[in-house]
Amino acid sequence: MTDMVAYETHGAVAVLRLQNPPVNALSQAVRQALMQGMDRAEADPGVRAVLIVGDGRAFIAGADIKEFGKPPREPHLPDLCDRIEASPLLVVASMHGVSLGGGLEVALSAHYRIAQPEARIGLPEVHLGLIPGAGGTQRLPRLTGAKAAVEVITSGRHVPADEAARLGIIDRVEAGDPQAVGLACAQALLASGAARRPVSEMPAPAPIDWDATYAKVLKKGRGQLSPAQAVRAVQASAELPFADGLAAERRIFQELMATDQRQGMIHAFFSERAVSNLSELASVAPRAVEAVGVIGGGTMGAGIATSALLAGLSVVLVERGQTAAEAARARIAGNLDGALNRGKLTQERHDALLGQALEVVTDYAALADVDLVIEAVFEDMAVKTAVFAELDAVCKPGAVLATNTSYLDIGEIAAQTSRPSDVIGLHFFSPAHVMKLLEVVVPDQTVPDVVATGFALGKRMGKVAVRSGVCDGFIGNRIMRAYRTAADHMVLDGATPFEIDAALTDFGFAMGPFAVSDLAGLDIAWAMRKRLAPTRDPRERVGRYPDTLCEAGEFGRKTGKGFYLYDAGSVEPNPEVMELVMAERAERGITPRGFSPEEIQRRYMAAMVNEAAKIVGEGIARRPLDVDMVLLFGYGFPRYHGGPLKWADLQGVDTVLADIETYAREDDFFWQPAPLLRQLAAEGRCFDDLNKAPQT
Ligand code: 3H9
Repeated sequence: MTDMVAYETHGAVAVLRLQNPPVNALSQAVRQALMQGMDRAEADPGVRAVLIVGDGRAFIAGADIKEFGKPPREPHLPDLCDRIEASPLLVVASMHGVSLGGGLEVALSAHYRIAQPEARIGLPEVHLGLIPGAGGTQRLPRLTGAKAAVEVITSGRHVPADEAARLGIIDRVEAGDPQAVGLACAQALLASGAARRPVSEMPAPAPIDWDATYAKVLKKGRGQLSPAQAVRAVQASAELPFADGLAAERRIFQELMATDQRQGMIHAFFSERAVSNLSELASVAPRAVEAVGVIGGGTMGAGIATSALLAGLSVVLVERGQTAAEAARARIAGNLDGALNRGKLTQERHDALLGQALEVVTDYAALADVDLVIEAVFEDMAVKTAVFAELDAVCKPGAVLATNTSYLDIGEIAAQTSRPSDVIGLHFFSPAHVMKLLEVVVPDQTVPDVVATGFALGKRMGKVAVRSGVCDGFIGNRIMRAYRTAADHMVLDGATPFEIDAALTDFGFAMGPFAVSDLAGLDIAWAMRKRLAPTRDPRERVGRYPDTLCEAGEFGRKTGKGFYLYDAGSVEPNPEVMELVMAERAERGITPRGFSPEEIQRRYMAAMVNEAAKIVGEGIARRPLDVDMVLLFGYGFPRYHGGPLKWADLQGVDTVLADIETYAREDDFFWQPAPLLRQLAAEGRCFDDLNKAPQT
């Protein structure tokens, strides 16, 4: 027995207490220690029951994810669960914190389950590209019925204890020390002569319409395999004897373990946690932030203010005049109403946030005491520098001055102040109170504790904060420009925007790039094209047909017409688009050719990977995983591909490079391979090797 599981007896009850911080993951050592604990309890003459309980903040958060992809080592988790359930002793699990995945599967193998009121349980394996693999798909439906089991497993959601009790997953909810509560429960069961109660011996669930459920889940997953496969595993619980159902679950689990999707999802899991962990900030304390200023109360400013309020910060929002100030307050109120309606906020808190925590003013002087200011005004250097001059004059020494610009040179903005080392970019994504991504954009002169403050604020707001250097568009928008250009080129050369959108939603994106443009407003990209036009290299190919749409006042969804026609909920391709495209092709002397969905996907991804590799090579992003998280959390990149650079690794960097070299034969101006991509291919390395390298 190792110290992973402590063993002690209390009368006739043996307590097996897991102690594998931080979340009692079921590593090989823990599995082995639990096996030994069961052996010891059964050999202990006075023992008639076993209590399984977790030390620290959770019962068990599941299998040890770090072991996935490595050769499995005995004892295997399914065998441990079967061993626990088959014990002649009465087994009780007392759950607190989270019981997830294999953790819940261990509890389902116990004969009785008791939980703390704040406990949460779940089978989140689908979020790792897997299904529960230690009996969860067979035991859960025997407790809840098939419909509820399918919902819990395919959503992977955390189920609160009271709901879990209603569903029949746990027997009792009781507050107290988990060990003391569990012991009392085990002793009471023994005293009442309660029998062992293996879930595997309970009747199989009644069938549901499996094919319809499978189809629905598959559609919802947009190409993600694991939730749909989970339906088939639950189906096995209804149709096969328990042992055969377990075998079916095992087979599906192992098939999924071998997929790229599993690798992509696990990359996303660890990267999401690693991305804000910067070694250079490890010993840097952030500045204290309790009061935040926001300049500008448009959609973005109001979203930022809402996010700050929801994070428990007080907010002073500055607008230019009384009418604009009232509109800003109304926008924030609307956002908070939404949070209230979604149950994220109580009425009392909603009223307190709007009443006491928010101040909307028209005078910069009100910013004298704020700890950090975020400017979200019109995207124009002259306007921004004027705002920063005002901030410099009124803000207290040590206040962090942040800009939400999406492409302007923050170094230049900072240089207008007397304190450039306190200036930083905090680039939110719209709607800012909903979108998880925050780019923390760091000009050269910014001091480390200001950077640390940006990350601390992101954490407090529940954002995924990613460090970016300064360049036009930073990480996300710069990459977006590249893949959008690839899409535009395909349209000029023969694809339709609608074929491109369809191919990319098939790839797993929530929306294709043209539908996204319509949603964002075609005028945004139009303004960008106009801004870049004077410095554009004449070799760059830029289609003119979107300008024609804009000149006709067709800006996408907001005008009801763009690449698509929007009418009373229906969305149809706008036929005028192809007329404009064909006219432009004829004018340019282009003979259009067909693009298969696969070619569309490969070109789009090649453009994305190539620009991402340039961004990592230039040091704008510190690590490939930083880019992956920007695309995942800000641009709708399908999580199950892990991010563009994880996708490139899974394809092989040499394969992606070969694609780019092929495309470069047609257009060697746009398709210039990133030096880093060439280097990795030549050295036989992949992007993930750079994630593992120590940061400099
Ligand atoms: C499974 O069980 C398969 C079985 O069905 C069948 C097998 C045959 N393993 O998120 P946090 C680490 S699949 C290893 O920052 P929080 C995490 O990386 C598993 N490590 O804290 C982090 O490390 P670091 C099904 C794990 O409070 C630290 O713990 N289970 C695991 O915000 C703290 O985590 C899941 O999918 C793990 N299982 O959230 C649960 N879990 O400090 C996945 C966590 O070095 N985990 N770590 O960065 C979670 O959802 C959250 O971590 C949890 C805590 C809610 C537990």
